[in-house]
Amino acid sequence: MGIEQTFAIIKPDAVKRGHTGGIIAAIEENGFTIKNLKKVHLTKAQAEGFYYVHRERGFFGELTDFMSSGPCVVMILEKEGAILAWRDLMGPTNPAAAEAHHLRKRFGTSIGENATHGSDAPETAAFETSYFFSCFERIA
Ligand code: FUP
Repeated sequence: MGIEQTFAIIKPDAVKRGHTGGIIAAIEENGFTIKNLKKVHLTKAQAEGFYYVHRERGFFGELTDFMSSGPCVVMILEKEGAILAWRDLMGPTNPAAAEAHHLRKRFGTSIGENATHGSDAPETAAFETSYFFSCFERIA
């Protein structure tokens, strides 16, 4: 596996509770390079577009309300095998099922408010990165 980029979000719950710095520290301690980063406050429509694949799910309304409830931090992370490595660092979707070292255990509070997001495959990483960053911002 070679050097890869993935797309990550520090979600509104974690930003609101002052965990941006803690999460960024963990990212750097785990050998990721932050290729780019910015703070954005999504509208409801922008959150719906980002989570379009989940539009039929029962939690879609709650999820997109939450993701548009306050600012979040969006990032492009780079590392060998970054997509899996970032998901391994976040842990499972539900913080209750995560282990002590997982970011979602350390900083998340529920399955909905789970502190971080990470792309699950190269195709999703490409779509999600381009949702927030232009081609010039991707090579910064
Ligand atoms: P993940 O890939 O771990 O982020 O999880 P999913 O893509 O399955 O879900 C995306 C987001 O939807 C989760 F981060 C939180 C939310 N969600 C719920 O609120 N309830 C659920 O039962 C499943 C997901």
